[in-house]
Amino acid sequence: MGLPFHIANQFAANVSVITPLGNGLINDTFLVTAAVSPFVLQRINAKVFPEPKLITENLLILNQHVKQKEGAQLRLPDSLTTLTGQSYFQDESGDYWRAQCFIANTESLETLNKLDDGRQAGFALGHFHRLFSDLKPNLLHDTLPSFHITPSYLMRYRAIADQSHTSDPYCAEFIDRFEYITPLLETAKQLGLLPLRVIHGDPKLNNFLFDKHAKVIVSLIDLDTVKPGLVHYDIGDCLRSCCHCLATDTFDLEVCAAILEPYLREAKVFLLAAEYDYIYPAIQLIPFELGLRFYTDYLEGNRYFKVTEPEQNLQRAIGQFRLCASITAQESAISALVCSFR
Ligand code: ADP
Ligand code: GN1
Ligand code: MG
Repeated sequence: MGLPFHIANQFAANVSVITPLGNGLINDTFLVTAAVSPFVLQRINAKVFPEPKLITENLLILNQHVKQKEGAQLRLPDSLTTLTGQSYFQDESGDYWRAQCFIANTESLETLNKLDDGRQAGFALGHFHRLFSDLKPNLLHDTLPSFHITPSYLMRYRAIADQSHTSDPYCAEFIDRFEYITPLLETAKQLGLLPLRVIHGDPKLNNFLFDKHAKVIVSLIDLDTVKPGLVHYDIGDCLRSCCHCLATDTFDLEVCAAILEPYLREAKVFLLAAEYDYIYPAIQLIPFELGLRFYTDYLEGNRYFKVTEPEQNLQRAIGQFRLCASITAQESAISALVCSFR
């Protein structure tokens, strides 16, 4: 794909430079340099987000809420409109594009440099949940209704696997062995044990923006998946991304402690007793779920997650399942950590 100058020009005059940003698996992201100020331009993957305008509406609600809070230590990117005042632009092939302010002097990390980066992420996620703990979750649109509903991913996997001619023995056996954890969070939600809250949906490490100089987190970005959900999805996703030691596919307990302690310090003002009980199950479930999603996509021919080679989603799935196995082996230590921060 060429650089989208004709799209960037819909949002600003005198666009001079466009550079690809990040390495997301769903949308396409660009940094645009224009006469007034730089901005971030994104093509929303309409196969994943069928109603992209709901994303912009959610961002507006979040920004209004956070701006009237005293003492908020995070900012969210503001949406930009097109030169004709539209919240997004639809191109000739039907794709949706949106733009946001660029938060200057920041960087995102692919791996933690030090334990304090983990503490920062734990604080920022807890602070994000706390800032929105008094916003009614049903004011937000559900931009991706089946997102993080693990039993739906399992059903899809079973349907695809039944028709598929390929199978990976490690993945197939892992799924059979761990299938029993699939309904843990959804059942607790349906029983009313766990409340719906405003969640980020995708708080992996590179969605936290660190101030380049002060090394503190100043923003949480990639807010397409913000919706009513369980904070557990976010806790599991943040930990599976930050605590994953890639060389060995093991779960780093020290990093987990560095994240959970400040997270729970922020979250204790709103978290219910039952919500603590489901933290370990969530830490175990979310990598299992992501492995299931990657593996199903591999079996389906890589339609959802971008790949650079055909086996990449299989390798990603194996990495998540091995991480889940490492978490399972450390269950008592992880549960003890959660208890110690209660
Ligand atoms: P993706 O869906 O591709 O992950 P993101 O919204 O996370 O898209 O953006 C990709 C990267 O671009 C981020 O990891 C971050 O480094 C940078 N980025 C995105 N939005 C902003 C912003 N508003 N200000 C500064 N940097 C940003
Ligand atoms: C996708 O595009 P990206 O990397 O921000 C996915 C997440 C996965 C992640 C794995 C909407 O996010 O759920 O955890 O890949 N987002 C969506 O890298 O499916
Ligand atoms: Mg991102």
